[in-house]
Amino acid sequence: MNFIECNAEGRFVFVGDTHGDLDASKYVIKNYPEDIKVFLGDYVDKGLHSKENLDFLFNEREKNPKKIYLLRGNHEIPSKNFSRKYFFWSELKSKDYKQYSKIVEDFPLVFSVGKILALHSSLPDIKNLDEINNISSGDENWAKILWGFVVSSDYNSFLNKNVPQLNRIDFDRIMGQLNKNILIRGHQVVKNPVAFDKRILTLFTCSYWRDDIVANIPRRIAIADFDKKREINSIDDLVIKII
Ligand SMILES: [Mn+2]
Repeated sequence: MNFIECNAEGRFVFVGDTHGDLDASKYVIKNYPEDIKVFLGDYVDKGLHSKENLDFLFNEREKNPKKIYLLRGNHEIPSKNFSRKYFFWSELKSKDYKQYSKIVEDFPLVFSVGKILALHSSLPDIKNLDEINNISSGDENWAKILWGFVVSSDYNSFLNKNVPQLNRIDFDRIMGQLNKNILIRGHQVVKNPVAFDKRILTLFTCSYWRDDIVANIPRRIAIADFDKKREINSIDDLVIKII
């Protein structure tokens, strides 16, 4: 199943890209045992503990499948072609490569609770949430979810022109069609995580970016507490924490 939807009750913790930052993942699992945790993909590469991070999260999810959701990111696309940015897969032995490929291919693409949509990168162009389960590997909407960039003057960010771009007009149109108010996503490193009039939140929960730019990026998570706020319609209704 590409699409997961939960009832809007209790607390939800959203975690951005962890990219081999095992400490970040451990922190979240340890400190939010009762809450539903949604990881937005990109568990490997960049950081020092890719395999350990993926193993840890996968094992925790096996123990607690109703409390932990692992979405798929663009780094969970197996490839044997070595590149400096995507070394995890190319360094795996072939037996492990097969095993890990099977694991990540089952990761869902989109999570929803209340008026929140959460995914790795950008919105698919769909009219109905049911369409998410028809998205298949390699198609246009798959690429948008895993690779798309949000184009916003709020984001002072490196912009990759070779990937799908999400502008404000399409964002409003698609979110309107889906009857959702806010999008929580990862993928981009931005100075200010909030964009589009407090309707998009970009989370990066990893201290690593690129080995030539070892930035001390603040690791952000976001908490939606439906017991305290029945309606979550804006980023202001979330609690953003730096861990
Ligand atoms: Mn990514």
